[in-house]
Amino acid sequence: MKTDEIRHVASYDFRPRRERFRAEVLSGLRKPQKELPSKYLYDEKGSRLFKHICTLDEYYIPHTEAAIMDTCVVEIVELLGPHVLLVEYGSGDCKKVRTLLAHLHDPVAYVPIDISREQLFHTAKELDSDYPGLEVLPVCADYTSGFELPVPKRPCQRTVVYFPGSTISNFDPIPAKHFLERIARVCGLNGAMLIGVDLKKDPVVLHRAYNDSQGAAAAFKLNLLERLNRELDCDFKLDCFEHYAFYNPREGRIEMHLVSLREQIVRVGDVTVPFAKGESIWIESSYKFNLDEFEQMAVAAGFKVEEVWTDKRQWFSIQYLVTTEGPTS
Ligand code: AVI
Repeated sequence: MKTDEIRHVASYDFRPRRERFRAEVLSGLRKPQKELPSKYLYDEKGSRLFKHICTLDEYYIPHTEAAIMDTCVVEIVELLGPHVLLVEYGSGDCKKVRTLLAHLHDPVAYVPIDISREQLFHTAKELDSDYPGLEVLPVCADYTSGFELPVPKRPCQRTVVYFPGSTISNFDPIPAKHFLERIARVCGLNGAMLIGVDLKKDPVVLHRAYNDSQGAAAAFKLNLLERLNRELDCDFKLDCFEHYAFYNPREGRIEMHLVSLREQIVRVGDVTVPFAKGESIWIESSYKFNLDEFEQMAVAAGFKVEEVWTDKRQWFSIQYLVTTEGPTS
């Protein structure tokens, strides 16, 4: 019965289609500073590579966040309360949510949202059998665009959006604020958000995290070119590009690029894109916040920061936000 339900909700599939993928890629490669949307890093292999990054000591985010969660989860679920509809944006392998699910008081349903379809439905099935009383309603979508939330069978006390891992770091400031505004509307009156937010720290630590000794971060980025070759009929030569990530203190962000090692022309379907030697494609940014900076953005988006938990080194924070004005449309 429950497996049928999972199969049924597979119809909540709002994945971006190939035409849109192609249009976004071409528009990025035509800009003076070439760029590619980082959401396309997460195909099946990309998701696997990112999972590997998350196991590295140098990449401090997952283990620091998990340690905070382990220490504070009892306090957190008290604040969230019983019978919540838990919605996770960018659920990945649904590993992080397990600590919450194990402690939440009778959640009415869990809605994992992810762009990576295979992983989403596979892990949703696992959760379904591991938490027999829980309604699991997976949604395959690019959560930066519009999509419908499924309606759970039981009524909920409140909607809580879970957004761990500091994925908010990968949005530029204005889109980040708009994204939080949209989440505030999804949460509605009496809604809440539990969000992981990475904090400013020694640039040497940041440099190591985004230039790991195994080359995992580089492989993760180069996989995007491999994906473009396969899915959009491109001819990127992977050994003609090199990963380059650095901290920009003025902007408070890590910038991740792929640099062309020589002058070259790359085919994107029936279009050609010239590269100068040393020219880069900006693949991703990862913003680091002060607590005050993040609070300002959250407040502007319609949230109040009610509680913040950090590790001893103050490298990372988990923040409990509540909506202040409910849905605005
Ligand atoms: C998903 N996100 C929070 C990661 C980050 O740290 O910005 C993405 C990442 N890219 C390379 N390493 C990690």
